[in-house]
Amino acid sequence: MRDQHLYWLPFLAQDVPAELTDPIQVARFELDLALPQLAPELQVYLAPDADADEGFSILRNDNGVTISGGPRGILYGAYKLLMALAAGESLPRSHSQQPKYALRMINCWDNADGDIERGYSGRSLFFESGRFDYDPIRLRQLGRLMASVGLNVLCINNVNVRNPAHRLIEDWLPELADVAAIFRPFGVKLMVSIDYSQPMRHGVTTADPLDPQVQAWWNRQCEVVYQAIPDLAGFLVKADSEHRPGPFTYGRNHAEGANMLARALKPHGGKLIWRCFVYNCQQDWRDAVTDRPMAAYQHYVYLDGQFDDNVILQVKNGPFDFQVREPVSPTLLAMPKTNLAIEWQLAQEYTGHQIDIYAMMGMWQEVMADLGSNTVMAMAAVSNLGNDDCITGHPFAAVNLFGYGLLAWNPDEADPESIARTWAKLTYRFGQADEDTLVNLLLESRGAYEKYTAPLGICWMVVPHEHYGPSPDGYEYQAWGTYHRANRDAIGIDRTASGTGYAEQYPAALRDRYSNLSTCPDELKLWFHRLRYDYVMPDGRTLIQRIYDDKFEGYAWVEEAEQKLSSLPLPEADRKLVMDRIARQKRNAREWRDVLNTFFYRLSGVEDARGRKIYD
Ligand code: GCV
Repeated sequence: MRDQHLYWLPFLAQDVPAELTDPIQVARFELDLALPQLAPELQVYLAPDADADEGFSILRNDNGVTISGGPRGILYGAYKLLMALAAGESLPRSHSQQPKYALRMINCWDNADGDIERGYSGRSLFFESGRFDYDPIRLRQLGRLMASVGLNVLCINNVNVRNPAHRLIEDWLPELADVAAIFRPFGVKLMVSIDYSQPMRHGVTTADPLDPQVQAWWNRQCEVVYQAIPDLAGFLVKADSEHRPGPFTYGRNHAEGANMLARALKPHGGKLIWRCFVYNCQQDWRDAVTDRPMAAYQHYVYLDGQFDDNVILQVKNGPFDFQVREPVSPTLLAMPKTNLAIEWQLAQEYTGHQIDIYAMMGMWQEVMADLGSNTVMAMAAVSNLGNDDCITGHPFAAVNLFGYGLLAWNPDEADPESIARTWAKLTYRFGQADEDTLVNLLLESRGAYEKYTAPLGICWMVVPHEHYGPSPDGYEYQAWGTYHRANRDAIGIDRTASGTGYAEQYPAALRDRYSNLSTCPDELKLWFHRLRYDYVMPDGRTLIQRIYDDKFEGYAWVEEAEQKLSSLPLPEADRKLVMDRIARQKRNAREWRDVLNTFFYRLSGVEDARGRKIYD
């Protein structure tokens, strides 16, 4: 199906001929397609450099422009040039780029039945009814979208490997190889999620990583897999997490578990991406000592230096689980002898289901600033893609895919404003005033969402499982370790040294910043501290008043946003989706405002100082 929606280059939704087999051919094709409209006089020469890989140079002289680099570098350079032309940027005479991260991954949580775990853009682009089922035109579109922002690895199945997805590397290799071939010309390598207990489906009686039969099974399996797909990027693994099998069953630690798989992949150049989302999901809510966000650090940091060199530990950006506001995960700061990948979630699981507008750039910027120099060497993001007519569901959710590509290429050049502006300019080509309106809405959207949902970093007030809409006590008496512990006087958990001690997992500067109430950012105050409702915030308001104000202001922002969007000259296909979604966002924000204000009013008995309507 041909996508009618606009993406950041006008031609990205169109098909690319299936005959193109390598990135240089794709680069030539894209240039020939776009230059007649963007710069009809410009001559662009491609100069492949056998020693180069993903970096590229763009040199301009009186005869035209020369892009040099390895095949993928040339493709990235071609997109860079076309975007600069489309955005009306002036071209420097000489320009070189090198990606900061070697692996720039998208993780799809697609199930073989076609459903997508936490997917908000329709069904899978790869699977339906327990088998491969895809439109090659759509996959080429995806390859092109990814390459245009430098993304180079695509993991196509859910980390929760559900039957029969384990067959991907067993019975479905020919189909997998066909899909790998579709993405290859765009410089995108496939990756697959595997099930740790996979050998046990094949007569091996255990999945113990130290058992020689298990190692032998994986060695053999990797030989077969790499014969079919020699450039497979590797395996992604969720082990001992939320009921998934893993090495703990056999009394082995995660270095022992990961290294076994890494050794099977090693002769083929494959990487083992091992997720660190490991915590006790069967906690008793009465247990106030166990503090879930401390878990990853406790499971992994003592193993620093014990992982093989082709293992990459993939750590979520925050220590909980992609909540609206989280501090950087301390695990990312504590493993100097280990390869680390940071995992973001483009899918808006807790951030509005791609119904509510939520541009993620501000979050990336904050986390990256706290990371400083460290051993993070790769980036991953949970996909926000699906087979909806608009591949990201909400047309504005494309800014997160676009921006993530730029971030993973080089975070130092990916500031929120420039991402939002470039994306808006390239996608819609509005006049200046409308462009400003859209850019401002995007930049404000995260703060607004945060205002009408769970307050000041408290997390988890969402409807259980679904994770859209308010349910303040929805997770309070459950086993997931997700408690706010609000009573009539106070709310939150003390995570400083006097409480659970979580803050002690940070290097001194961050520990002190978060532990000290006066330096802890307001938006994280309830993440780190238990506060009385009459606690006076730095701006003089009480905590309860700040909560009430935020709910009213967050909702008011959505009302205004609806007005502003209705006057934007959006193309018809996008307008319908955008206006439908903002109406739903308004209903959602109203529920959040009223449910949370009522919840806090009933607990505290404190009236709103401004006398606004709070339901009792
Ligand atoms: C793929 C959260 C989500 C799950 C997801 C899990 C993970 O718990 O709600 O759907 O499972 O994170 O990241 O593994």
